[in-house]
Amino acid sequence: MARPKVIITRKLPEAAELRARELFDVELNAADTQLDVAGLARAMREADGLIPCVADKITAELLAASGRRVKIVSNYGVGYNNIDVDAAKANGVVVTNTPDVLTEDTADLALTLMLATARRAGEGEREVRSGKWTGWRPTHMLATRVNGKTLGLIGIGRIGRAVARRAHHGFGMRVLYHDPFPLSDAEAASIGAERRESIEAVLAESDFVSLHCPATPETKHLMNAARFAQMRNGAILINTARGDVVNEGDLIDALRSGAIAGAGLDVFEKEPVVPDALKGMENVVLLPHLGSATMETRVAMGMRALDNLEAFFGGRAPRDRVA
Ligand code: 8YV
Repeated sequence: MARPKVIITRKLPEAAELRARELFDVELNAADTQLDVAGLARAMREADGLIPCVADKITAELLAASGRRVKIVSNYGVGYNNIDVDAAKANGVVVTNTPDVLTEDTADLALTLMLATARRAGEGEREVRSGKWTGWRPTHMLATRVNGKTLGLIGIGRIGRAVARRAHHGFGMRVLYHDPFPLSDAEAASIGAERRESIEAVLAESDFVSLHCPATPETKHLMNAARFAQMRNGAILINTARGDVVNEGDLIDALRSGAIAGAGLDVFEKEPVVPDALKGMENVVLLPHLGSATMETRVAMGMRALDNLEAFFGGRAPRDRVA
């Protein structure tokens, strides 16, 4: 029997591409260029399985197209807001994601942003590189302490819990969270996390607020002008989740007015576009969506996406099915 045809939209680390070649009749993207809508439409017509990435919008139009051959979309990423899951279900297309394997590295990056923003690391780096550093002095670039402060988590899934563990056990932080699905008492105690009934209650008490919810219609612009007004004046926002969760215009206003003190951002509303207003602010640390960007995790994400395809084409249930 012919091997299933699989198209992978972007270049993956070598180990994952090698395994993809072993398993499938695979089309790789050696040039590593972003596919446009026509390119995605062709992929949907010519492949049995697709591995897309965060920037590939798998729309209702693509999923409902009459010539579609793709039967499974194996997303390279845990977040799958790039895929119209309802349309996939309606059209009988299976969707999977890559949970677990990126939890620890994404949590590390959230802590990186928290520390970098609070301790003015971006600003300090820019000063050194520009040759403007004039030497040590007691009042130079004084920052905000992280240790012992209160961290509020919006969302306490796998990544939120990994952040809580680091913050509580590593930095002696008090950790608050809000999530529609509360932790068990034992789990909450093990990572030192206290639940609050509302997002507002978390915002009111937190020195740092870190977002760990998925991007859904319900969480779109969850952080808006009203919510920034509820944060403490000296507070810092961290976003390693999705740009859509934050109203970027309102964030810029909140930073400008001093409603909040800073932000550490790995994700943006219109990636790769980052508003010039944010680029011009010293109290903001900006990263190019690097949450899962370690070699270890990016290989593991590839293997997990391939595992899901292998199970599906082998007639078994893919372990990470989300639709
Ligand atoms: C990926 C991510 O870089 O997994 C996610 O949800 O945001 C990142 O880890 C991205 O999704 C790659 O497609």
